[in-house]
Amino acid sequence: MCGTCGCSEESGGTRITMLREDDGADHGHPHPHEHPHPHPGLQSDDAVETVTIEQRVLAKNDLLAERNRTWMTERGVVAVNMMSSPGAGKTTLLERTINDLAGRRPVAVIEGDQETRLDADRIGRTGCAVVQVNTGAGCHLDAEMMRDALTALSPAEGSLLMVENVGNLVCPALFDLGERAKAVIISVTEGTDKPLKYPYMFAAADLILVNKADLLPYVDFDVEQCTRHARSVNPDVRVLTVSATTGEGLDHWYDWLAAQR
Ligand SMILES: Nc1nc2c(ncn2[C@@H]2O[C@H](COP(=O)(O)OP(=O)(O)O)[C@@H](O)[C@H]2O)c(=O)[nH]1
Ligand SMILES: [Mg+2]
Repeated sequence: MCGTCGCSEESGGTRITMLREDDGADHGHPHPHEHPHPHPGLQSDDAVETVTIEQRVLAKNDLLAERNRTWMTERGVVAVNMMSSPGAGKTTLLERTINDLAGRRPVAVIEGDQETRLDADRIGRTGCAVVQVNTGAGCHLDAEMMRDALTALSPAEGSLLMVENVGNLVCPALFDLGERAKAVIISVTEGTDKPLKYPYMFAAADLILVNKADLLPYVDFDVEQCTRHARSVNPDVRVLTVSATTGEGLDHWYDWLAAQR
């Protein structure tokens, strides 16, 4: 379906895995789906057809996302969609956040990756409720996967639900999951220019976390310039500089999370 990133109807389907101490079962269900992506510059009839299908797919996704939002609102569940390139530190930040918020607020996690349950296992070791969504060849979570993950996870009333999206600065920006807010993480090893190169992602962000601040003395990364780039596509966006490893700046992250109710 998608000529941009290679995800296709032959992707092999999505798998949702609930991690329990006594249950390693894979509650799989085949899930062929279409993937919309912009195709700038294409003018042919095929391109028009593709755009029409993409609009339908996004409209269907938005409908499901709205249902997810209603479902969560009724239960006082607040979801934060965490997006970044692979390796920016999403899981590390989640592990630390879960430990630091222990006792303050129930937390549950949905982990998205193409393959493996490695991240869910990491989160599971904190004692936090977690489900792993494997997207196969898919490059993002969508609202249908979110719905199935919510059903499997059944987060407690009043939970903070952290959703780790598939590591990718492109497609996840297009798909509303029904979340309350989107947090985009960029690490200082990725380069100052990323908000300019991936404007859709940074424009969609409610919060930008500049992670791995502990490495700033060793890399060529300009936080002020990166912030200016981010605000050129998202003028009012809040930017926090943090280190998931040392804990630097995380109090501001926790204040922001506490305000998401
Ligand atoms: N120095 C440093 N390394 C970090 C930090 N956060 C994550 N990492 C490392 O970055 C790598 C990728 O982290 P991970 O959490 O798996 O990234 P994810 O793919 O976004 O979930 C791991 O080796 C982490 O230890 C940080 O704040 N500082
Ligand atoms: Mg991860």
